Amino acid sequence: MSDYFQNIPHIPFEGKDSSNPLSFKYYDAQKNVLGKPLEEHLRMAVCYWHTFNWPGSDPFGGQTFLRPWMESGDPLEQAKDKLENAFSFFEKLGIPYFCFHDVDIAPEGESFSETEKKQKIIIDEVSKKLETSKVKLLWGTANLFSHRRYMAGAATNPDPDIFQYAAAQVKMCMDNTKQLGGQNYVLWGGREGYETILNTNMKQELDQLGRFLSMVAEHKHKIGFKGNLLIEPKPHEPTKHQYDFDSANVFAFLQKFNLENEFKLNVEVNHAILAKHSFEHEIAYALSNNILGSIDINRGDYLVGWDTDQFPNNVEELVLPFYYIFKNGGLGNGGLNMDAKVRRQSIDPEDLFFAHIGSMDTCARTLIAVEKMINDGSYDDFLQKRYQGWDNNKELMNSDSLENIYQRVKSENINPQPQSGRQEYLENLINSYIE
Ligand code: XUL
Ligand code: CO
Repeated sequence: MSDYFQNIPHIPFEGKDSSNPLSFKYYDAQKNVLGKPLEEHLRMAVCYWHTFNWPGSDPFGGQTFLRPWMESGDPLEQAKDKLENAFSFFEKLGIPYFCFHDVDIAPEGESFSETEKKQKIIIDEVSKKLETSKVKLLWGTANLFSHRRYMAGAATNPDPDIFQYAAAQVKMCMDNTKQLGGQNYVLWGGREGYETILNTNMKQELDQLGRFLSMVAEHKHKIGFKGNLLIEPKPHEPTKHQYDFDSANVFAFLQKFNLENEFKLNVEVNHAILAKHSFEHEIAYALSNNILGSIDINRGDYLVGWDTDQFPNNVEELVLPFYYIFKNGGLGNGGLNMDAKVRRQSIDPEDLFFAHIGSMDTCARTLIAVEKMINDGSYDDFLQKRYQGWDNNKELMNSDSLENIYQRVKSENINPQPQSGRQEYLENLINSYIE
């Protein structure tokens, strides 16, 4: 077995004045914030795919990362080597959770049954690792988009055999996620969408997707999986028109198929931006409809229009979304999965640590600012006052009619005066909480 991270020590918390790049400046796991240890609020996870599988390729060039488990060799042995190194990484970082796709952890076989055998071997290895480690599984998911069989989608494929293959794969991955004590099961739409309407029967495809998700919910209950089922919206990439465009679109889709109580959302920061929303918009929408499940925390690049999956490093941008989340009781079963990858020139083992340390520090620093914001209460007061008129006008939301209102506006001579929205005051207020 290789020991890829042998030169990296366990990452300590040293505080913001430390100059040690392999230390946390803000992420003090046991620090009490808003009544409990910081790590229990943030529930941060390393994602297997970007951190251990991503080879550093781009459309113009291939692999730049030379990880030992990526060299040629027996694929199952390589998967075991990767697993050993992944757990060494988790432990040195002190991360409480990880997430994976089925194909990230074990190689695919020539047939479904062969793939299942390989999955079983590695899942049993992961099970053993989890017994002796503090790390837990935040969620599992099936990759229904990389293999060429899925080029025209999985659940929305014109070929029913591909729908069946995908259904079998999800069943297997849900069972494995349950075996590993996973706290959620995620479905990101992958290639559920289309390139051109020329070759697409949209109604047929949407009905297939609804049917597929209904069977996923049914299977969850059948096996007694206690975690949440989560759908991850994304507006485009890989397809031009992804069916799970954004939180509002997914919620409407779920309601059409009577599934709104079966699924919640896994909201990803840069997917929100690609949908031309802010992250806080997606969070506020999900919370308003009681469907926030978990977060894929990352960032994009404002100068390019694709999913760059960078590690978060901007506290200002996270304060408001974190405020909504933690003011509303926190992440529950969900967590902050770092769905992010290092840049292709960041080829050393240290780079993986720098990336995760920076991101965990950014989230910790944001939560500390949010604690100040909640305890201070000025922002809350502002919002409460802005809407307090509704407390004295309850009938408007219940029993009134246009006719009544019309008569009242005339008889009471209602003549409202505009009030400042105070945007700049609020922007300054939010900034004042960041240390
Ligand atoms: C793709 C994406 C995925 C999902 C899991 O943009 O975010 O990594 O999180 O399939
Ligand atoms: Co994601």
